[in-house]
Amino acid sequence: MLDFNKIEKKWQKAWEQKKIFEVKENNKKKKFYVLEMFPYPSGSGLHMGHAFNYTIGDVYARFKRMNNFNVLYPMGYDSFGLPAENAAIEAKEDPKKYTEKSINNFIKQQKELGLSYDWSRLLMTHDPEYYKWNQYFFLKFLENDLLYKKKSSVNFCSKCDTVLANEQVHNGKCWRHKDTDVKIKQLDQWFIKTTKYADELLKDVGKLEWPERIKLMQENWIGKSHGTDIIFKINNEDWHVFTTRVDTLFGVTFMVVSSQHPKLQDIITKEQRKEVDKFLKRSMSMKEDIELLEKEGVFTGSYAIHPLTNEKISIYAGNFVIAEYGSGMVMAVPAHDQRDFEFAKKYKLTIKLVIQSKDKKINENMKESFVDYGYLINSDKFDKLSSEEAKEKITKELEKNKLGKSSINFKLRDWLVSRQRYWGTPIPIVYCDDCGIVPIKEKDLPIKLPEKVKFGKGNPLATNKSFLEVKCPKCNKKAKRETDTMDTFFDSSWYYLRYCDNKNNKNPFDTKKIDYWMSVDQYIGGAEHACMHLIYARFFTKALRDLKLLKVNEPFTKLFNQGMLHGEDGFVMSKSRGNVVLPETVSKKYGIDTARLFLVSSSYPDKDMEWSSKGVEGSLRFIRRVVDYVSSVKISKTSKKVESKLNKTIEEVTKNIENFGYNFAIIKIRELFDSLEKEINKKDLEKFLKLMHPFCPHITEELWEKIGNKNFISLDEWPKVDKSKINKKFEEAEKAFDSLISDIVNVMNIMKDKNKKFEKIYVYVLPKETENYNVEELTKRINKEVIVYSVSDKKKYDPENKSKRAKFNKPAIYLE
Ligand code: ANZ
Ligand code: ZN
Ligand code: ZN
Repeated sequence: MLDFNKIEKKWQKAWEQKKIFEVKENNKKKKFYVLEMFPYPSGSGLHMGHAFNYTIGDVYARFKRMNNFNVLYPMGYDSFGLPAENAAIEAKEDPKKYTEKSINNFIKQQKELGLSYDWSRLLMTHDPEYYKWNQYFFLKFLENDLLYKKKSSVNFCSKCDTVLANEQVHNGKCWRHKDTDVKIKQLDQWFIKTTKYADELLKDVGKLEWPERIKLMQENWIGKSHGTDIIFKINNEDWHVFTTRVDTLFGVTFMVVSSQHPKLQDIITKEQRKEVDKFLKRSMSMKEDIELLEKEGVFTGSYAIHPLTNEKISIYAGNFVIAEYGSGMVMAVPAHDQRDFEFAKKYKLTIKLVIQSKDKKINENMKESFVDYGYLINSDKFDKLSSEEAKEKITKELEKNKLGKSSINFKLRDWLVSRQRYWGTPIPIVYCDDCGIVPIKEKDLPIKLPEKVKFGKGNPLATNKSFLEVKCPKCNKKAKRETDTMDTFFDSSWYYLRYCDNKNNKNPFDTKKIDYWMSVDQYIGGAEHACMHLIYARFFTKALRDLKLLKVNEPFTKLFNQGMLHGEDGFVMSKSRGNVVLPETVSKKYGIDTARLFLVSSSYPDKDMEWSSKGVEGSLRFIRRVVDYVSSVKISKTSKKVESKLNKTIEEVTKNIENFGYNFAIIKIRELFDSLEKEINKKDLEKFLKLMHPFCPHITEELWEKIGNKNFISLDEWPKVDKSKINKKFEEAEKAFDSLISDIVNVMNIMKDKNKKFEKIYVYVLPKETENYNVEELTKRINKEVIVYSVSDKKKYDPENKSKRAKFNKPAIYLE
């Protein structure tokens, strides 16, 4: 009997002791950087769904390593963040202790999966040796005009007791507390100027070898719009408005300013104050779901002056205008914009048609807005122009009068990085009554998180005296520390760089090492990170490039999104659903190689798939058969037929693994295995084991050793294809064999349908083809007695003279 667990332990120990997966820069070898998105180390540990992700990466890393690449394949932990803080509070434990316990458990579990990480490069973001460099980058960004502080209305979850990013607000609720409404609060916040790179971030999307879907999401997220910036005078002050449809300028019948606009208060008149306040209290302006909201608003009492007609236009405060987009105010053209249309209908405001359709006549009793291009009407001297021409001409006219200019807008907003929480990187800033905002000196980093804090309401740093009270780095007088910590997306924006040089204590990393390893050649992770993490990481790489810390333009050349593993109940495997399968349980029963083989066998790994005990047992049988075969096969010569099949399989498996078609690779390996014979040459047997190695690393190491090898198969070379050995004739014969089987099955079914009994199956083949039809193999595949005759055999049993129907590669069949 096979003792899988003993074998696994033996090889895991051997790999670790010999440090075979540790790598160094080596200019003689081509590098390959494989990276999985590092996990947040949750207290509940890994389940099979996680094992699936890591197996996908490990197969790739092992494959590339055997193909002579110098493979960097590291692992670390995204260990700061709200979940750990909350879990620790709940468990009445210190977040650090709690997190480190979780990490140790993760490491143990990942090692048991046989993942070939270079563990010497391990990093954890809550380690001061790591977050020191977050603080360092924060200061660099501040020095280089990439960071600023601004009062801004923020999303606030009362349960999290912290500010949320826009992306963390779903349907007006907290992303974690799905039952909690997000409130708006005004706070002084730190922002990173991601918008400075908007153009480049957009342009370079085109160069990425990423799934099209993700690239599209990035483009939409960055959202570049060409339009016109128009000045409307309000109380003799300039107010800017961004529009993509300046051709509709004569159709403006009211203005809408965002209910969160910082200058809204300035234009609310005495008479309207009460009404507006009532509305503001009620309106929960949620930035993410503006499309779904019922459009609501209230008259502010003020008017704007139309730049071309000088008409007075009433200004409303509304819930569907985004404070941070454009200028936070829109010129409303209800006839040609659906949001404005709905608003106008609700409040019975004028709808003025200024664009007429070229195809069918539109009139002012329209049921919905007419949003297409057409030609202008009711637009003074611009009448009859097409929308395209009018955009140009009206913009020119505005430019002439210094009342507007063409302009470009991005949806991408600056990145709010302040968090009012404990478990994150302290922001390295001091507030001094005399000197104002003072950055900490670089030599004084890291600013460590105090340990043993009191959790209650709000941020424990804000009430921790020994942390809070400092001397001003400039004037040495009493001052106060910043108590906000950084968004944990800051941590995950550059961890792939730190892996390249994780022990450096003088710099975040050595530029030469980065130059060797970067970019990440293959990044693997969930599609849920299509926007935030991937945009921030791309921004960081570009910003650090401009600070001369590295040379690449993009962090991740290729990206692969894995599918989700579902439990046997059909739902995504998760602890909260209670359908998780634990690697330990599976490993005990079947061995971890069996689990790995199953995970990547059943479908293309970017598809969702279901865990199945039956499927796992199929993989187990296969591995057992391989083990039996290796221990009983006679090492001598390989037949030409098997040689041909082997080389063909090497070609196909190589191509498939390269493209993540692991499931196809495994089908090919199994087919090859089925065609192996009782004798084989040692080198060829080794090639077969190597093909299996990335999927089943432990068992193949064991068998590799059993057949007399002293080195690790993990470090051996991937088999090369010998094309001269691939013989078309064998392939055709194999195809013919398969189609004979399906022919026989068809005939058997017909017989069964007609209720005819039969005992034996007679097959008649052309004399030259007899060796293509192995009786044993046929009998095994059909599960009935099969007799094969050459058509030239004088003594054959052939009562109905079927044998004369036999053709080239198409034997005749008779059942009796
Ligand atoms: C007048 C107009 C007339 C508009 C028309 C559209 C159609 P993109 O950039 O493509 O998303 N807009 C401008 N600032 C806004 C804000 N802060 N919140 C919500 N909407 C805002 O669309 C730009 C268009 O979105 C602008 O063009 C403006 O409405 C609106 F027939 O101006 B338009
Ligand atoms: Zn919350
Ligand atoms: Zn000072």
